[in-house]
Amino acid sequence: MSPLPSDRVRRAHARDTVQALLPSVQSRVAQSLGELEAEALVARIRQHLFDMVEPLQLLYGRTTDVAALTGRLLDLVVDAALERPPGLRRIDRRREVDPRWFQRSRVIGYVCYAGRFAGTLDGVRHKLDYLAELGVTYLHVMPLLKPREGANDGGYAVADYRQVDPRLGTMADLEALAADLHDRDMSLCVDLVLNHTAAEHPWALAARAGDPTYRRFYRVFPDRTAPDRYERTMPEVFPDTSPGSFTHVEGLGWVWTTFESFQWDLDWTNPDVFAAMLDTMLFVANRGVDVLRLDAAPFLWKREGTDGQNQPEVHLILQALRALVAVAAPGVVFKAEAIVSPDQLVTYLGAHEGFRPECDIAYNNQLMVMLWSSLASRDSRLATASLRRMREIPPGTAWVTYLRCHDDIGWAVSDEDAHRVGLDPAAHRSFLSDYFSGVHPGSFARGRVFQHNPRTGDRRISGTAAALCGLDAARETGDDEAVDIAVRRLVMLYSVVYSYGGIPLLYMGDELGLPNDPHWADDPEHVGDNRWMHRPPMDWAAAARRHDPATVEGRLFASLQSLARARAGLLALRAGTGTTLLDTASRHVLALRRRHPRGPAFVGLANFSDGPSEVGEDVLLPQFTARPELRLSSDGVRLTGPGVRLPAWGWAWLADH
Ligand code: OTU
Repeated sequence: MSPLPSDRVRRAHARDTVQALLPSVQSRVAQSLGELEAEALVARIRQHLFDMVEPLQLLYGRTTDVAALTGRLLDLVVDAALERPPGLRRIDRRREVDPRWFQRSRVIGYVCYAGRFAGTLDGVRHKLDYLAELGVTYLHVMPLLKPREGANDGGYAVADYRQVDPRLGTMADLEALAADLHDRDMSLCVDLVLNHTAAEHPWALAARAGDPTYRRFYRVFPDRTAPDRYERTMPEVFPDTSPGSFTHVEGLGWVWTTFESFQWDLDWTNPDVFAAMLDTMLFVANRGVDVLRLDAAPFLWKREGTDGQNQPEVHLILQALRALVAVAAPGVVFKAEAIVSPDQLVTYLGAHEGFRPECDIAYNNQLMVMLWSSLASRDSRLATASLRRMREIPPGTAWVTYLRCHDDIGWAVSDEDAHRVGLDPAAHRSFLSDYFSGVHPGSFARGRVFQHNPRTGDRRISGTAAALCGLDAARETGDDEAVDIAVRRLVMLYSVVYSYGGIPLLYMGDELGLPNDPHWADDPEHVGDNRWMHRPPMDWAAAARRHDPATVEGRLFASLQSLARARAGLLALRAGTGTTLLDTASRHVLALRRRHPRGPAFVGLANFSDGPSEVGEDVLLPQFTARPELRLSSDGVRLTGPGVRLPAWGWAWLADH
């Protein structure tokens, strides 16, 4: 992986080759877009040239002429730049002026399935007022490109990247949705599955039909020898439904299938795959998508003797893609979906030796896991220890903070962090699975175990946020007090999600406390995948109660609205600066501080206890220049001089006066 002297020579040659092409690129672009655009494009190529050529050389230099490859990739990029609609080029220009637009505290995300939320993409366009009520400015519509027929892993088995799932609409509908969002200064995030295609994608069909070019798009082995060797160290993502990482395909051999057997892993060691996926990304970006969610990013490169994730080459691929896409679509943001250990996670944002822009935003799964861990154990010390240990991310990037998503929760508790606070890591992970599946005595949660792996003891968890907070159980028994407590827990958790720093994501239905979907298994394609429990259809009858403060929906909706409003007014909650975890005398209270050079200091407190907790002035006073004031809080919070008393599951946002 470290560059050879010949790498350096070839890289320099590739750069010289590209430099020599620039005058002709410039005149070609000038002809259709004018001199100014042409100059800007060439300036972007120059700016990103090193960041594309170096990774390409390291990835493909041993087998490919990188000068020719770079030229070929730049052709795709320039074509895409020429095809980029004028409206999107205008947005690009704004974002080149304000490249940190996604860090603003007004940015709040919402995640939904188009079909489950509003029937179709056109239906979603008619629900934008609803989202605006919640302060949403960023919409992640779950997989919407044309999937294979039958089971499709929630749309993550794509049969055609250039068509929308016909059940949801057309490409024109997607473009119309993007345009509507842009008119409201909202942005659109769409999934791009880079690691695998459906077994029915034309590339896979061609491979099956014996076309050698497409056969090389996938990783196919004649017998079990290599698969057996790889599987010795590879984790099983879906041990229940799709054990192992390979699938036997008649007439072809053993195909690498990390996820379901109908999801064929692409072979990124092949530069043709790189070119094809780059072209796909540019196509999707030109439809008006602002944020590309790069699904399963850690898995792109395989190496024997490893867990097949987070290989150095994965980062090189992302860096090269980042540099190339930035030339054609500078306003587009990459979001890493890397649900990995905290040490690995930060590297997707470029936080590693040899920093080079990579992804702009990434899911903070560590925060998510720690919120649930603190909730079950009524103890925030593990959260404080592990979040504190995370390496700081580059100032131009941001976390995506969230409580629930469409996937299960995997207990990413590192052994080191657990030991640090005196916990046995395996026992704690097991406790969390017991707790959230409701089998732990006294548990309020109504989740289910997802993909129990008896070999490792691993048990992940499904269930809606409300169900995991105790709302489903409380409603079953009609216990009003328990309902009230469950609502308090849910809002308290979201108060952290909205203040931790980064883009908070609201998962569809959490604003109404939607329960687990009791009918999740009715669809034969969903049987065996209980993640569908927490992907319920939107309950618009419940949504109609959102303005009634006497209802659960009314309380939750109003709370999330006020979190959004307060957040937008707090400069300290803008991303781009670090979050400091504070020590308090109470093991129940999670306390975080954020600062912005131009705004008042901020402290967020969350009480993970069934009883009241106090935070003293010794903790609070040093964080502020003047006396802190309460900006927003749950009911029942009392300022005790400069200290604060939080009721059970209470929370508070304090800022300099
Ligand atoms: C992602 O998740 C998606 O979010 C899932 O819904 C898909 O099933 C899957 O990819 C396949 O496309 O393992 O349990 O580190 O953890 O990509 C979910 C990333 C997953 C993986 C993640 C994956």
